[in-house]
Amino acid sequence: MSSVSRRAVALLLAALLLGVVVSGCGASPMRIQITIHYSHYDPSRLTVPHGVPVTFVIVNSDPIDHEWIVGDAALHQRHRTGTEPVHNARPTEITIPALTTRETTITFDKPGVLQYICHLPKHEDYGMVGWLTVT
Ligand SMILES: [Cu+2]
Repeated sequence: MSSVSRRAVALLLAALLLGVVVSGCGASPMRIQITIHYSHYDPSRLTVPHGVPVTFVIVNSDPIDHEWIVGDAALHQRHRTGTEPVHNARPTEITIPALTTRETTITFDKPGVLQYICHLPKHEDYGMVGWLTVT
C-alpha cells in the first residue's frame, strides 16, 4: 500500500469513528432517574437542557400508585381540579403504578422553570412536588 492510500484509509477510519460517536450521541438521550419514596420525589430539583431529548426513568418504590406530571403553573392548576384518572397518553403526564418503573422521553422546546407534581388526592399537599429548570 502506498503512503497516500494508507493516509486515505486512516482518514476514512477517523471519519467512520467520528460518525459512530456523533450518531451514538443522537441515539441515546440523556437519562435521569427519579425515585419515589414515601410519597416524595428524589431528586426534587433537576436541571435539563432544552432542545434535546431527555429520558426520565421514574421508579416508584411505594406500595401505592403515583403520578409524575411536568409542566407550568397553568397545567398544574388544571390537574388540581381533575383531568383523567390515569395518565399514559402524553409523555409529560405519567402514572406509575405501585412498585413499578416507567420511562418517558421529553424534548423541552424552550428554557423555563417547570414543576413535576403528583395530583392524586393530598399527594401535593404532602410534598410530592419537584422543580425542573430547563436551561
Ligand atoms: Cu403520589
